[in-house]
Amino acid sequence: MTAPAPHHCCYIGLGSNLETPVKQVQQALNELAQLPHSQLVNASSLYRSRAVGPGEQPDYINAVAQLTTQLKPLALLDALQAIEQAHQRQRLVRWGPRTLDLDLLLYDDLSIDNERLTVPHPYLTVRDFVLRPLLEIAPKLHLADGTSIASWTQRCDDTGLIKLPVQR
Ligand code: A4P
Ligand code: MG
Repeated sequence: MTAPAPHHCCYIGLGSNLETPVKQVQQALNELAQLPHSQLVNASSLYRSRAVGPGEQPDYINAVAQLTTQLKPLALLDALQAIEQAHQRQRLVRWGPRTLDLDLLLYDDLSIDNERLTVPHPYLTVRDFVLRPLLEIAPKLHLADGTSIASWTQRCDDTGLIKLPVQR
């Protein structure tokens, strides 16, 4: 008999700044909850942030979700990209405006660096729109190197982040 695949703890960053971003992010949270071999454990509030990237862009709506999954990292990335595609995501410009961006922030304590996937996400520790929602749902979280998410939150970039009231 083969042993069942282990459950892994992952954090996903969600971002949208086109086509009713609040709805895009809420819908994506529902879609994350439907991923095969996975459970949505927790989701942060929605936050509004100033865009980091080229030119004038609308503000972003950001959030972070916690999943447990039996999917391996690249299978999870495939599933996240399928959700992005379903939101008519068009890849035009790096860091350009988008209907939906899903970033794999953390996958257990794994460090991954290949041509499709870098984990932890390379900008995790410098972006308030990732760190603050992450801290909301995982206040005691530490990275594999022992540094706490709370400590990074003290010294990250300021994008004028605002936590939105609970949406109904
Ligand atoms: N990729 C590598 N590692 C990962 C990972 N950990 N998670 C690869 C997801 N994808 C990962 O991504 C390009 C390629 O990155 C993918 O094909 C995947 O194989 P993309 O989503 O097509 O391109 P991108 O998002 O434009 O580039 P990038 O470098 O992923 O940008 P980020 O870091 O996602 O930043 N400002 C605010 N206020 N809020 C935001 O959410 N987001 C971005 C995008 C820029 N400015 C923002 C926000
Ligand atoms: Mg991305």
